[in-house]
Amino acid sequence: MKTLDKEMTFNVHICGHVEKQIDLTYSDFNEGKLGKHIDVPSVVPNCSGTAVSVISFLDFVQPMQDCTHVIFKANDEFQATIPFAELKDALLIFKQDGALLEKGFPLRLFIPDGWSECLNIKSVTTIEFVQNTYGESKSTFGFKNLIQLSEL
Ligand SMILES: Nc1nc2c(c(=O)[nH]1)N[C@H]1C(S)=C(S)[C@@H](COP(=O)(O)O)O[C@H]1N2
Ligand SMILES: [Mo]
Repeated sequence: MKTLDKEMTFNVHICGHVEKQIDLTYSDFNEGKLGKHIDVPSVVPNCSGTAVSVISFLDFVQPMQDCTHVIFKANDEFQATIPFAELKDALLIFKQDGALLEKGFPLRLFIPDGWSECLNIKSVTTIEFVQNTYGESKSTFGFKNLIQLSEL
């Protein structure tokens, strides 16, 4: 796919308990709207890419008061449910070598020093803000196994 065509398919849906329920485009990330650019190797040697911090992303989308966890959902149905406390150093990588991601397009969550590598969700297409009702405090991840009635 040509770069511009691929860029047109960049879409990250923001939903749930959050003020700004919107679809974010590549330029939203690239033009600084979601916070300043962080050169990933300057934070984590041996890792590459350009990111915005989850903290600055949260500043922009404004989760509601009652919200406790963020669900990062990928286009292959892999997902992670993560409490805010685990996201304080997290990054959203949107660019590598000055171009769209080859692996993990459109967006990759990266948690430096996270308790599991598996939390580094590739190909994030939806970020949902939720109030956790199970009293769970630690993050969980895996392939989505709950089938909603509406999806049958
Ligand atoms: N979308 C998606 N993201 C994912 C996964 C996956 O299956 N799908 N696997 C996770 C797991 S279990 C690991 S260990 C890392 C592997 O990252 P890598 O492919 O860059 O080595 O990606 C994580 N992110
Ligand atoms: Mo993993």
